[in-house]
Amino acid sequence: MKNKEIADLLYEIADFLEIQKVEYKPRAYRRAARSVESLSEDIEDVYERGELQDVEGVGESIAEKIAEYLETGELEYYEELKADRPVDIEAVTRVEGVGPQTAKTLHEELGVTDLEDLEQAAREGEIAEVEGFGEKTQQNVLDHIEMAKSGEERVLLGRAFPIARELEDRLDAADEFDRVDIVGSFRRRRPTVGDLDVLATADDSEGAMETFCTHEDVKDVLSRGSTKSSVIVSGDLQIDLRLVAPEEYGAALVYFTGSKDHNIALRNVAIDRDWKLNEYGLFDVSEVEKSESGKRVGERIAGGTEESVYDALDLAWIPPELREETGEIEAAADDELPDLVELDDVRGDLQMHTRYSDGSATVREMAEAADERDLDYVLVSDHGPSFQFAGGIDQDEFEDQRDEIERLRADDDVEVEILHGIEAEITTDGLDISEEWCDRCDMVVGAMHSTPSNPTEVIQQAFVDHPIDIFAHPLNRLIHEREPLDLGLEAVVETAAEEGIALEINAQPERLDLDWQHVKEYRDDATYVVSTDAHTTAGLDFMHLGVAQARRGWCTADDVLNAKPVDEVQSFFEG
Ligand code: DGT
Ligand code: CA
Ligand code: CA
Ligand code: ZN
Repeated sequence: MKNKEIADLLYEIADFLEIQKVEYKPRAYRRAARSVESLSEDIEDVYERGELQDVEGVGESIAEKIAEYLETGELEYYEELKADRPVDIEAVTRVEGVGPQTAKTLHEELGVTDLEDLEQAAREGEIAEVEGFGEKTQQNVLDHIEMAKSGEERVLLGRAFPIARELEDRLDAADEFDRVDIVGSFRRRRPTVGDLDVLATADDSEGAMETFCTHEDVKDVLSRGSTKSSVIVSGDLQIDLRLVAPEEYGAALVYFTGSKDHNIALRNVAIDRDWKLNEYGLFDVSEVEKSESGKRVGERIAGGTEESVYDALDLAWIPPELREETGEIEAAADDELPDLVELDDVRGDLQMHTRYSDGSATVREMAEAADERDLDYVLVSDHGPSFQFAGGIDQDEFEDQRDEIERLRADDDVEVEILHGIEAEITTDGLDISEEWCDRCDMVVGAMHSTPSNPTEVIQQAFVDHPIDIFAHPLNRLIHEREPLDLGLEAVVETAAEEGIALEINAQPERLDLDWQHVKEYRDDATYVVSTDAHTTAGLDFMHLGVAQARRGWCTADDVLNAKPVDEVQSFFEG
């Protein structure tokens, strides 16, 4: 599966073109990149059917480039851009405040080609000396370089997902493999993963390892043994495979799902009973001599299934998303684990963009895609007027969009209920749309994409002064790229509750904002919505990522407003 590899390539091309101050094209490349990376289908399959141009945002010219890359493993156009400016543009621009133009200047003045160069230049005081920059730019680089570097080591959950799904399907289908599970942080649905840990059983371990290590997507084999191998696949993701015996599979599942802290706490529950828990099983070691060592000593109590391990410890089975040692073991002992929200509980999606602003699909295409996904309702919410660079809409365009929505509402082929709203910008002057315009909206999504010096007050004031219904991506973070807002979240949650405003759990892979820890902390006071903020029809499929973060925050279906029917959602906002 080369989706991520190709998306990364298209993003880089966009940055290079932006450096050259080419107009329009960078946006076209980013649009295509976004579309490719949110595809759940393998781009190679799309290519083989000759349907590349059916991918949203992929026109003839980009389709040709994708085809060339898939056929030859190289893209001449990209190689030329890169030869012209040999900078690791993706990494360097990941530093908050460093855009393509800054990267260009740093390259020309100081020869900066990657993060290492950038850090060194900042530490040696060279950046402050460059004309147009100064101490502030330099300090900014030093402040944010660590975050950018973390992007080298970890992959966004949403980007790892298609790769993981394909891998799991492929191994499942292979004769050599019996059971296959992806465990580790992926199974716990952490927002980022260091690698993919695969657990499997196989009669023919040699054959299984051969299949695993020689697949065409494998770029590098780091180690290969009879029970454990590690490879790097397309998209630069490390995959570890472990083969285990069927009777030890459950214990291995627990162990390799983690988290490490959860494992340690669980092991302590076992130790309290004079038992021993490890990746091979749960053993009674009360009769075992102290001198006797080994992994499988004592009498085996459990280990074939996960349930058997938890059950023997008098614990309810704990959903992987909760295994972070934040009270789940105590809750499992008291039989008080929450009945977590599921993807199927979600009935509507309350943030998405169309071609009216920076989305790639029409309103009709989004509605039809929502129908295909069995959603009952959607809120169309393009960016407001202050978001010029993302094609923010004015009120005339909003009214044109309303006409289009009215036609779709009258169309019997479209089943989903289409609500018409906007993603309005919260600024130090309030909202970027008038009260009269707000009145025209079924719901108003408010978001802040800037960083004022007093964000807490600005947001609270906007909540009080304007009819905002949903506060989108509250901390405005971008994982590996932009720090979360320095926000007095408790105060914001309180004002939101007073004003009847729901807080969004944004499902975009790089956002996942609110973060699951905050979701858990404010679950009693806040009302949450989980929204995809889709910019393509395939973007609607990110819903499961947001639901996973809600689950990590211990949410039940009752904690998620868009798990309710549309009339209840509307009466919440009217109330
Ligand atoms: P990652 O890969 O950084 O996103 O996070 P994980 O949680 O997938 O960690 P990883 O891949 O190093 O190991 C997979 C699981 O194996 C981990 O969640 C728990 C278990 N594990 C690894 N090392 C240890 C350890 O030293 N002690 C215990 N108790 N468990 C460990
Ligand atoms: Ca892992
Ligand atoms: Ca690992
Ligand atoms: Zn937004």
